[in-house]
Amino acid sequence: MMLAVCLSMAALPAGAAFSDVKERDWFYDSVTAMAGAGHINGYPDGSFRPNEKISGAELVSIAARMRGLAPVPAQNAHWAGGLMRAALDAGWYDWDELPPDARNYDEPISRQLAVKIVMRAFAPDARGDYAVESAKIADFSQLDGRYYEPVLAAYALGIATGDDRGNFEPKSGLSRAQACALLSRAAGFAPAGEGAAPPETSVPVVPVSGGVGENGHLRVIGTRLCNENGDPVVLRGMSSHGLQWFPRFMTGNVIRSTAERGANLLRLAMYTAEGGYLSDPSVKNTLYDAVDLARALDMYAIIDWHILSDGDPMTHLEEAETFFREAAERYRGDPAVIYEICNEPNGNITWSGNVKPYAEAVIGVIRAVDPQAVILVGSPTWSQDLHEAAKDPLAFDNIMYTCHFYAGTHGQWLRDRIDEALARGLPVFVSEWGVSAADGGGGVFAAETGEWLSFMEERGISWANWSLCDKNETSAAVRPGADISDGISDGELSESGKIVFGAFR
Ligand code: DCB
Repeated sequence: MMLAVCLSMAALPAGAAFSDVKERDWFYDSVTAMAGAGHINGYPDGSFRPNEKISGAELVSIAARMRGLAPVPAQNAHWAGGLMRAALDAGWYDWDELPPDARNYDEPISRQLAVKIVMRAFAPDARGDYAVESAKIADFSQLDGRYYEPVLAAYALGIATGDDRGNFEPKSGLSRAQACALLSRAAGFAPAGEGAAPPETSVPVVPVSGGVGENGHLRVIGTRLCNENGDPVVLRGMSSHGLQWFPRFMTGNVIRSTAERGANLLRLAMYTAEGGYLSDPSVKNTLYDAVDLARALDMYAIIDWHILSDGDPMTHLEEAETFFREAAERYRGDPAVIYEICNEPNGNITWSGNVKPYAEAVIGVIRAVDPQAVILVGSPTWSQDLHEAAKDPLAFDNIMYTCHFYAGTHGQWLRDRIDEALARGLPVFVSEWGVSAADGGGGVFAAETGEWLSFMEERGISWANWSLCDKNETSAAVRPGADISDGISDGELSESGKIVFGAFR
């Protein structure tokens, strides 16, 4: 509240003095210039508090207003939510650097991130010579790799300078006085004659997507998932772990915990083997109850036939047909339900010889009951062989092809494969991914996750994260042993859960 009041106060008339900003202070010129232009304000008691640390929200909103960036709707009640989202969309920062949560927005921003944001906002094309500029920074080794480029460029232009010992102190906070100096120096480099830095036009804008009430029946148009009106939608949410092992996470309170943070999707992983449906068909009741809860919370729900150790989907074709006929009859015409007919085919099988004939049979069964349903189809090698499907695609509409990745195992080559598939007209849905390695452990691979999340966001690809459980493994979103009876609090989120729950919107 206090911050909002301070930022919205009337601009200081040029020439007026703050009680704690004196002419002899090194920051006198930049503070009075910034305040005089109305970019930053003092406090009601007449002070400026030059040494107070500036928050991420304050720095971004000041830079955004200086550049004329228009706020965009954000499903976020923070006072700076709209400008934060606009800055994110403009590529000034990445989702994982300032996750959309008031606590992150209000934290003091690090100097390295502040410099990156300021450089992206005012001088996005500037570059610094590595050898020349890094030699100016005594504590260069303290810098995180992703900030080398903007910091070197900022030194090259004289926008950033070190302290009297030559240190940049990348991870310390930025004071309000330092922020004024940084911003007023950078302002001189802004492209002339234009207000806002234009948003990147090569990146399709991802509309904020809501739930079933807002979007209704889904359909696939080209490579995009669209709502009832034909507008693109993006679904994001959690996948359950094996329903035979973690039914206690399928409560209204737990599912609501994901919806409250912006999830509009829940995936229900019904293992077929490993003690799942084939040996204990009653697990389908856990699935149906969870679908009904998600539905009641206005979320889309994926019914996932979770083949894994039984890697050839053909092995249990008949059981799959029986199950999907029953599920389709139960949810006939319900816009919330999406069918995923084979989680991860694997082993000595091919797309054209095993998965495609299986898909043709099961899609036929579902469509005979519910002609409109969107259906997700996997591919060999744990749903990574999109290139095989692209050579011999299914002749049905409203089909999407799943691609599954684990950030610690799968990198650029799989993203390239997705791009090739999209270019060939294949709609792609990431119905399972993890911040861990492919076995659910290792990591957290935070930087790799960031790359994947940006990639999916730029393409409007929908996703579900593995997994909503508290198993003692990296990919679990909840800390082992957390009391989830009343839902999932922030403190009960694992490292993975914090990243993922912060990325739903
Ligand atoms: C997928 C499966 C999913 C599996 C995760 C993580 O498998 F769809 O069921 O989940 O990715 O491996 C793990 C759980 C563990 C559990 C194990 C067996 O996290 O708690 O013990 O299932 O039920 C993948 C995905 C990719 C690859 C390999 C597997 N890959 N895999 O690329 O090599 O072997 O399970």
